[in-house]
Amino acid sequence: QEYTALKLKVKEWSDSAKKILQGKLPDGANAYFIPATLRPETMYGQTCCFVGPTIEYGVFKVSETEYYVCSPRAARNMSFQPGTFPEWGVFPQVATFKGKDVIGTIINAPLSIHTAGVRILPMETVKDTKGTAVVTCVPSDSPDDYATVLDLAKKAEYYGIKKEWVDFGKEDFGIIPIIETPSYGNLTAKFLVEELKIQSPKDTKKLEEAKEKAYKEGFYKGKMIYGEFTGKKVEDAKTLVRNQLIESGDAFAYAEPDGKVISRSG
Ligand code: ZZB
Repeated sequence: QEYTALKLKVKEWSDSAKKILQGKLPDGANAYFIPATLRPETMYGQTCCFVGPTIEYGVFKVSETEYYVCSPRAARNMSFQPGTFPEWGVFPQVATFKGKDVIGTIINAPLSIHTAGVRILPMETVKDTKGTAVVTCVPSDSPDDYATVLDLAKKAEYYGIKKEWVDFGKEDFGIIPIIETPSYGNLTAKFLVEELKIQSPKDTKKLEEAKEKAYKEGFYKGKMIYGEFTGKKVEDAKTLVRNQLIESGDAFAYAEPDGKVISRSG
């Protein structure tokens, strides 16, 4: 899997993260949450970023001024790829926390319409074994994200978050149409969640089906209706947006062996 690893710069840590990080990051250093995505062309529609509340994350030193937040497994993989850590196979971990410790942290999401920043929020279905265990949320085009966002808003108190962190106090949840498709309109995730009657993020079987459908339709038949590449086919826009993000220093390539290959070889 060739992911695009995005750099979401921390603007303000949550209170518990501040306590954990005290004295661990030099003054003036920047920290970045690093979600891995297969759909860089959807980054305009980011409304938050997810971590698994019980998953363990590390803060890893990339240079004197740059620190990355992701799973230790992902940091290790990165250290064996060019372009992140300076020394091959070395990924210095300066702090450790659980996803729940960073809920509410404000980060800057490159290309997102939400230029004032978005929040780190919990997603119970984040897998520790895939990508970086940080997942950027695009509720217009990812059914998992749409279902999670609805659930978070409905049960904000239970999740220990503020409803405005999820919906920006807006009826449309701050979701914008980015991609037009022939069969599902311009909010593919909402369409499929409603059509398949998905009730919660725990409807994993239906969500798997929705994801597959969304991916096929959005990626192969979709057309961009937002951003610099408006009018282009999604297939083409993917590379254009990815290259733009990499050139601006907001992203880097992150490869991972295919899950199927791992299971075949034991
Ligand atoms: C933004 C985005 C926008 C995504 C979209 C998808 C879609 P796959 O095919 O299963 O590899 N993801 C990444 N890492 C994790 C993780 N550790 N746990 C749970 N979800 C994760 O799926 C890759 C996608 O799953 C990634 O691309 C990421 O969400 C999420 F419009 O990033 B994506 C129809 C999908 N649409």
